[in-house]
Amino acid sequence: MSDQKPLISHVFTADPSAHVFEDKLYIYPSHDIETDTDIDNDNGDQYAMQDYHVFSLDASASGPYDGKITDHGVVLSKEQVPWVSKQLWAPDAAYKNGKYYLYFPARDHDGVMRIGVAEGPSPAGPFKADPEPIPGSYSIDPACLVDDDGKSYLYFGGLWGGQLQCWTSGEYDAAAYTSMEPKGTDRPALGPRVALLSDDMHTFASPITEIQILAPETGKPIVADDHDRRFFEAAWTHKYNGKYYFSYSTGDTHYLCYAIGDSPMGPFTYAGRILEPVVGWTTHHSIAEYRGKWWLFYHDSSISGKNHLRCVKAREIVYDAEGKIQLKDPQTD
Ligand code: FUB
Repeated sequence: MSDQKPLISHVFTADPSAHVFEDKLYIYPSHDIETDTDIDNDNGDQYAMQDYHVFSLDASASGPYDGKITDHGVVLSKEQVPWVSKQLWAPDAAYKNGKYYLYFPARDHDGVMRIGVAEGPSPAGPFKADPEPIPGSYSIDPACLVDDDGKSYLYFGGLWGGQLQCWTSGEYDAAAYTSMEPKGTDRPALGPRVALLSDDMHTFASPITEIQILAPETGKPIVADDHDRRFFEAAWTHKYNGKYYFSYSTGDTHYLCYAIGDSPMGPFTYAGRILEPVVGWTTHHSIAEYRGKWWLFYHDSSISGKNHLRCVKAREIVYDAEGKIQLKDPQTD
């Protein structure tokens, strides 16, 4: 079967966070750029992004492949954020109290991955970043859920180059970097993190909590050696039918998986795979409802053949009677 066609191909894009704002579909991706082609390492040095673009779909479109996608240009760049040294990785956006927020990870001037927030009046930006990262933030791949009751949660974390393994004590431990992650069948994998956001969306309003992803057969956290199911990066939470769906990438095994829970803070019980490995090392996604249908937004490296030059795509998903996610066939015409 042919694969899905790219949604965006005039620039390289990845890590698409999709939201419907003001009745339009917006995509907030990473903006991949060329780097030294010799670099392709576990630290992720080849992902050297320097700015963010925002994209929107024509309001008249019935689905992501049905209308024109507009590139709103650069909405935030590295030079505009004093605490950033390099690597503007996977962002997300949120709306609350009449304002839009862009959450983004990057390396600070000490080489530590932190998470920043930028604010703007429109979903298409531009965004103005706070001069410092969110106090207490660390690691990568922020994803924001604004719940129906108005409470907002920031999910984050990523292993290896994402440095989650350096934060097990709550303080940054540079020496822990080389371990990459725990190992063993008798110890839990590292969990993603979540914190409640303050009402102004700029700071954490709760301690950072480690999320538990439980194996259905044991009711206990997925173990470290279970690389087919353990969390690696690319946290995303959406709500369907009153349940919280936490989805993520398994990194070195290249799956997109999900787990279901009754609370935005977890625990979540592993429920299956959404997407099999794509062309390229990374896999990172979002899930959003648009015009009555649900869509998986993801990326692969099919245009370039290079891990760090990716293109955003979408596939429709449906839910079965038990609430399990099923991926529909790709749209190739
Ligand atoms: O795009 C850079 C990094 O690659 C992201 O932060 C990860 O999720 C992976 O997609």
